[in-house]
Amino acid sequence: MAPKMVTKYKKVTVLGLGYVGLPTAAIIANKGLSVIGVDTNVSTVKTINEGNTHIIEPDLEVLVRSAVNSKNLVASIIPEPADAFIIAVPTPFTQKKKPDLTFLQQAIESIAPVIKGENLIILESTSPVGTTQLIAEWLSNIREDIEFSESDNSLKIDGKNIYVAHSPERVLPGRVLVELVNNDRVIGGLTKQCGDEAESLYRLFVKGECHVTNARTAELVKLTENAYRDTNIAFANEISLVCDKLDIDVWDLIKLANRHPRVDILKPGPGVGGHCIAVDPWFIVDSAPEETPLIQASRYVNDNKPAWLVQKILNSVDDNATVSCLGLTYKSDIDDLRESPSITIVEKLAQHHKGQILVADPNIESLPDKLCKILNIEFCNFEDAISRSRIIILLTDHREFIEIDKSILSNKKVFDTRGIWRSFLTNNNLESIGD
Ligand code: SAJ
Repeated sequence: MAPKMVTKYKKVTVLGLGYVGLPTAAIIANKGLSVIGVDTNVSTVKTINEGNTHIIEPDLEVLVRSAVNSKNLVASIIPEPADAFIIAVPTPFTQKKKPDLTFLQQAIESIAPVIKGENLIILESTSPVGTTQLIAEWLSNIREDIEFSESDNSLKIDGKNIYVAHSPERVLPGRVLVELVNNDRVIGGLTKQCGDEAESLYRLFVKGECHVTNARTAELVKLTENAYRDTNIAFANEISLVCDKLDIDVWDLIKLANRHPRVDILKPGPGVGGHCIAVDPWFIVDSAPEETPLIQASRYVNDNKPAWLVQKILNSVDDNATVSCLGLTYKSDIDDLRESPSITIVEKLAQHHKGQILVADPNIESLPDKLCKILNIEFCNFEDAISRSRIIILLTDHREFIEIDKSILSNKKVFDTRGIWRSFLTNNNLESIGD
C-alpha cells in the first residue's frame, strides 16, 4: 500500500538520472508520487524503464525495479510538465578549473517550456555561489512571461510564484540510499517561501533535519564541506610523505596521534578522486582566488600524490618487471572512475615503465578509454594479476582485496597505498609504503 502523501507536489520531474538523481527519483516514486526521470542518454532511459540500473549502488536496483513496476517511475528523454522539478545534472569543471554549467543550462532550457505558476524548482547539483539566482534569470530570459525581480528575488508568471531553491546533495557513494533519507538537508531558497516549499517536498522522505537558509549560503555550505574534507585528506597525505622520508610507519603514527581527544587525522592514500572532492574546492577558488591559499594548496598536495607514488615505484622496481595495479575506481566498493587517482597512476607508470602492467578491478568490466590503447597495459582478474607478477600496487581498498587469502602475497613486493594489508606485510617482513 502506498504511504500517505503529505506534500502538495504530486508529480515530480527529476533531471539527470545519475548517482544522485536516480536514487532520489526511485525513493520519491516509492513514496507514492508520480515521477518522470529525465536523462539525455537514451540507453540509460531504456535500462531504467526495463527496471534495471546503470550504476552500482547497494539496494538501488531493488528500489528502481519496484518504482518502475508500480508505474510511479517512468524514464524519458524529454521533460514533462510537473508540480516540482529536481535538477541533479553534473556540474564539472573545465581544464582551467572553472565551473562548467553547460549541463545545468541545458536542463533549464529543457524545462523552460513546461514551467507554470506554483511550480517548485530545486537545484541539487553542487554549484558555485550565485547559481540558484542564475536559474531564475535564465528562465526569465528564455520565457517572456516569466519575470524575475532582483529587489525581492521573486520569480513570477501571470502573478503566480515559481519557487526556486538549492538543496545540495550530500550523500556518500556506497551509502546513497541510507544517507538520502537519514542525512540532514540544507535548503536555501531564493526567498524564505521558496525554502519552505522545498522543505515540504523533502519532508516526504527525509528523516534528518531540514535547515532552511538562503540560496547563497546553501551553495557555499556544500562547497565548504567538500573543501574541508579535501584539506583534511591533504594533511594526511602530506604527513605520509614526511613519514616516508623519515622512515616512520604513517599508519602507526596516525593511529597514535588520533588517541589525542582533539585530533582526528584522516587516511592518506594514492590521491583524491571522485566528481566532488577533487572538483568542488575549485568552485570556491574561482569565486575568491585571493582568499583561498589553503584550499588551493590542499588541491595541489592531493593532486601531486599520484606522481609522487609513481616515482617511488619506478625508483624501486626493475625496468622490465611485470607490475600489478589493483583497483581503478576512486574509492572502495563502487564502480565510479571519475577523477580516479588510480587511472593517473597506471597511465603515468605505463609511460615510464618498460615491463608489463596488469590492471584488475572487480567492480569494472573493462579498461577505461584512456588506458585501453596503451600497449603495455592488460586488464585481467585480480587473482591472475597477483599470480603473474611479483610487484603488487594496491590502489583501492575494495572488499575483495581486504578479504583475499594473504598468503598469496608472500614473496611479493607490495605497495599498499591504503594500509589494508599492513599487519600481514609487517608480520612477514614484507615491504610496504609509507614507512
Ligand atoms: N579519501 C582519502 N582518505 C580519506 C578519505 C577519503 O584518501 O581519509 C579519498 C578517497 O579514497 C576518494 C576521495 O578521497 O578518492 C573522496 O572520497 P570520500 O569518500 O571522502 O568522498 P566522496 O567524493 O565519495 O563523497 C563526498 C562526500 N563529502 C564529504 O564527505 C564532505 C559526500 O558526502 C558528498 O555528497 C559527495 O562528496 C558529493 O557528491 O559532493
